[in-house]
Amino acid sequence: MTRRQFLAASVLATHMKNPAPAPYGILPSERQLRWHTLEYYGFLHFTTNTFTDREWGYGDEDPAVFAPTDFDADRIAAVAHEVGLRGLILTAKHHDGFCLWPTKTTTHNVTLSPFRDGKGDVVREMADACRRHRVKFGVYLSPWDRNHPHYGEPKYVDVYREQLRELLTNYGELFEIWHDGANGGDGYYGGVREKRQIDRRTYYGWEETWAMARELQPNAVIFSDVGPDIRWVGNENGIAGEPCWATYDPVGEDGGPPAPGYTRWQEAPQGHRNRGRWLPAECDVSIRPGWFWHESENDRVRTPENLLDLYFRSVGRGGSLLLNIPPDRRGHWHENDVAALRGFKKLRDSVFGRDLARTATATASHVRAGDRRFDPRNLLNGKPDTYWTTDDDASNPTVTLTLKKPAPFNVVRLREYLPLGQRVDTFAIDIRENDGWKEVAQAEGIGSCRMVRIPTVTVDQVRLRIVKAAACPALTEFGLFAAP
Ligand code: FUL
Repeated sequence: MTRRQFLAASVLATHMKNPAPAPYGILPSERQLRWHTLEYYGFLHFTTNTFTDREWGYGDEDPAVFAPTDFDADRIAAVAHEVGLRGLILTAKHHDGFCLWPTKTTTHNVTLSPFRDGKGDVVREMADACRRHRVKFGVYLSPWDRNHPHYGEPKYVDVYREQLRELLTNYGELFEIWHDGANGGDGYYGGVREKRQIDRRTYYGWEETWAMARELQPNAVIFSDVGPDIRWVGNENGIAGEPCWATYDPVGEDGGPPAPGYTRWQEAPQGHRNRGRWLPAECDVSIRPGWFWHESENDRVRTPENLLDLYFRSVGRGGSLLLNIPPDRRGHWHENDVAALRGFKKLRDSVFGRDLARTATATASHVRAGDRRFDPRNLLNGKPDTYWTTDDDASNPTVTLTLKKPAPFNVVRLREYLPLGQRVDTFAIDIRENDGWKEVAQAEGIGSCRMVRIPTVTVDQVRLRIVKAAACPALTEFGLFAAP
């Protein structure tokens, strides 16, 4: 036996002797695990509304109004990359029905606009630019279509699926497919101008549509009020529940089967502990009051400080932050929005660029089988696939971080090892003061990312105490930061 073979054999032997904990409860898919690492990405609301100064186009807009003077997808994607947005989701079609790509399904599309003399394709330019700048790309395709003459008939559902098929086939790999739940009723509908109601539970035949999406884009997550991969958080303020469980069991408004646009959405911010499916929350919000660009809102762009607060309340509760930054009439981001994005990036870097725990030592009350593989040092190494865990029967285990010298901090960041499920129900943070431990926070749920803000303290010891857990904890990170 060579030395290498000997080492491999002994590693295997301890792995067999000291097996990892069994997974607990409802588990994420590979696709969801990948999505959990993104955390922060952008929305691009852009269509005829940008030029008509509206939020919801009626569907009778002349395609000729879509006339960006300087559409520059590279400029948008470059800024996105620079400020740390991991992806961009474009409104390929909003409720007004105008398609930003040369679809074969309707003439109400970009080829009838002056953009690139009718030869343009906004989706293509955006998808390609994202690829060039290493930003992921996704699409929003509104089910409600206020332009289409057959909206409300079975025929339109085929049209919708065909539009999705075009988007999912011709633009490379997508990371997310976005279906909103809005269905307002009235519209142009090919000229009849009337109100059309559909049954949200049955009309769209979502199961069939999603089966097609899976086949065409197996790696993309599908978003809607009910998943199947990620859920709407239940508000458009960018704020997750406290706590926000990754698991959720959506029901319809009447308590029966749910559908996009037909849920008890009030339950979405928190989700349900130990119930339903792994369906983590995406928190969508606009950097301005509206989703589309309006000249009158140029001075109402969120500040970097406000964005950081939203980040704590979305990403810091295990959700993602989907921040909408609408291109203006030129076809790129307004200077004020870019300044806010850059300011937010700077602020994030100043907080998260320095993790005080990295140079600390970690000791635990319990380590599974005393095995180094499960050592609390795994909490400090920045590696998402190593974790600290305990024996199955450990009660109220703790991890203590000791800093080289007292330092000020006010943010604690924890992460669970998600392949083993969401295990911790309640935890507390204690600080060492005058030879005694003092509790400074208690919270529910950890999941993919949990940030707890506390009043600034300057100490050299801080402790995580598991108060209640459904199974022994398995954590990959315990970080300490100082926010302004
Ligand atoms: C909603 C739409 O009605 C809004 O216009 C916007 O697109 C938002 C993100 O989703 O359902």
